[in-house]
Amino acid sequence: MTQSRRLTTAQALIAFLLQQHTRRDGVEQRLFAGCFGIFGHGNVAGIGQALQQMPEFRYYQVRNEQAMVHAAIAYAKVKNRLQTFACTTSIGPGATNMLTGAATATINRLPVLLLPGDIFARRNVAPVLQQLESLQSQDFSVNDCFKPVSRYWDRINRPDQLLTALPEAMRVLTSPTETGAVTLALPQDVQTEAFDFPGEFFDHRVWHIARNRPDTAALHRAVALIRDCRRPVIVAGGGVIYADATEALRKFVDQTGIPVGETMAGKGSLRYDHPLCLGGIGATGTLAANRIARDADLVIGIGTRYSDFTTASKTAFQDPDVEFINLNVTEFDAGKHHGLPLIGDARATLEELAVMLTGYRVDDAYRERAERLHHAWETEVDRIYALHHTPLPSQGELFGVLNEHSDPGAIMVNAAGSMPGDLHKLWRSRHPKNFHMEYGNSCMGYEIAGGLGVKMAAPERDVIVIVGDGSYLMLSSDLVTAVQQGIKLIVVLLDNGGYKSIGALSRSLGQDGFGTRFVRPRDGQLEGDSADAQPLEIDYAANARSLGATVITARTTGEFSAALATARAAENTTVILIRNDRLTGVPGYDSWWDVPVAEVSDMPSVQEARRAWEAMRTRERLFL
Ligand SMILES: Cc1ncc(C[n+]2csc(CCOP(=O)(O)OP(=O)(O)O)c2C)c(N)n1
Ligand SMILES: [Mg+2]
Repeated sequence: MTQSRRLTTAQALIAFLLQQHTRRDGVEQRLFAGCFGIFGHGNVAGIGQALQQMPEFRYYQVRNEQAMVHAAIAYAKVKNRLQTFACTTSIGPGATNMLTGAATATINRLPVLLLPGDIFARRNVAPVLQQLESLQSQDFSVNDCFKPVSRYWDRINRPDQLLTALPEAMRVLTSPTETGAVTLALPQDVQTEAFDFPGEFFDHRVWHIARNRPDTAALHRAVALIRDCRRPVIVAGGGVIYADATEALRKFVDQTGIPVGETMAGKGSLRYDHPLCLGGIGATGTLAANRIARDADLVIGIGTRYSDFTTASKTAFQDPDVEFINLNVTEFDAGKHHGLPLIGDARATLEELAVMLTGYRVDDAYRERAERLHHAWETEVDRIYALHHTPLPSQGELFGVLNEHSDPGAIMVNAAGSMPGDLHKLWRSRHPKNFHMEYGNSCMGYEIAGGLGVKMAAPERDVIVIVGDGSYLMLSSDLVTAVQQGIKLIVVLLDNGGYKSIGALSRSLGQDGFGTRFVRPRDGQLEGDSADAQPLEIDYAANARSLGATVITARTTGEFSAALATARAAENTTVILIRNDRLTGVPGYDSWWDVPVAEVSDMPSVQEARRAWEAMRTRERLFL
């Protein structure tokens, strides 16, 4: 027995977190890289005091609580979920500002430890500043809102509850199947209360990340299915990358000849120039991937949760007898589409399948078709990269410049707007971390905060944040943090005068882009696509400069390319601002996304869109 330690709840919590480690493939690392936070009365005397006393657990000041959660999960994503951050807030709005981040974490299956302050456990001084009062129960606080967006939630009402809560919280954070946001609500008084914690609670702990293998009978059934099918396709999701299975996937593809489409989180699973890499699949997918998917009789999903973008709202796979094999660490995902579940680690299972499939190859004709589609797609990307749109450049050609003139080892970060769809199609991923897209929650405002986390996780790489004007206006304040910490980002700010993506969506629904442009109202109404609308003059350059960033304004693709070179050489976080055409988009390629259209409308364009929608609806499959 080691000696007990008399510590406050907050001190014990931090001392415990310091000792947590993960280990996979013989490599051990600290689970927590530190703590992001903003102090208020709900945490300054508790967690704040503990962090001050224990500088080994590094504290990073940020500007916005949502942003810090996004930075934390971006870090975790780059680290393949083996490391993350803790996030501390005050009570009330500081805490609820993390809700969106919590949802982003849990939707994307990325670990983060949230430590919102909470109202007094002893209650006698209630209602305290920022306390939500309830007639129903004195046990309610705003932190109860975290329950549905957390994979584990607890409230620490007395110090010794840490002894049972923390190990469970760590188990969930480090579990590939259960991970997501973990919330420990910390009443502000309890944080400061002391207890004699058993010494061994603070021993070095290692959480071994298993590479589980699927049921043997299921593997045999999967092999039989693969040997029997004629047109298989692999859907590679984020799980391929988190499991560090990209090399195993490449070998599997080389051996079997099965082509690969990639989800948003899975893009980069296979290098873009592999002849069987079909690129993005689904609603924002390539013609190559979507043609092969349409005709596939067997879909092998690896580490994918089959979001509606991946399945093109269940229209992507049209073979009437299509079947699914779902290789996933999570039983929940493995069971989707009535698939054959291979519940296990992507890398271990792919290696095992490769051995069991010795001698198997797809027909030459099928492989050649996939390769032809791959090459045709590369030609299409070249076309869009060289569009030379005037007077303003198109977004697609700017992405061409970025792709071709950024460091091949760079990480590109994006999340929302018209960019994810274009990038999913156009970005040529040269390594598994090249394409960092938050598209589970597609949360505007993730970009700069996420870039911060990415750069902290991979300081040796260039980090290129691509952010729309809409997202920039929503949440860019952590540019200050990048400047403060010397965490250098290259931020590409695309000014297209508003919400281009939703404008295009609105137009496709017959609604003329209503409410999607940054224009002044006329007669109390915001105009849509009318040519003489009065644009807002927003000085983004001055805004970014005022936060400490270096700013370069570019007008043409040539200037843009030069600006990128300058930004790459710069030491300070650099924002490249460029206006681009708001109407020129990258087309869809045999794909669809179900956004229901108004059933009743006075507008003929809406009625027309409704008819088209009803026709497409009939293509949605149930996979029973
Ligand atoms: C937090 C949040 N609010 C709303 C949305 C819905 N939404 C998706 S894209 C978009 C517009 C984004 O505008 P911008 O960043 O300028 O990108 P653009 O569409 O112009 O490419 C909106 C409002 C969202 N994804 N996230
Ligand atoms: Mg925009």
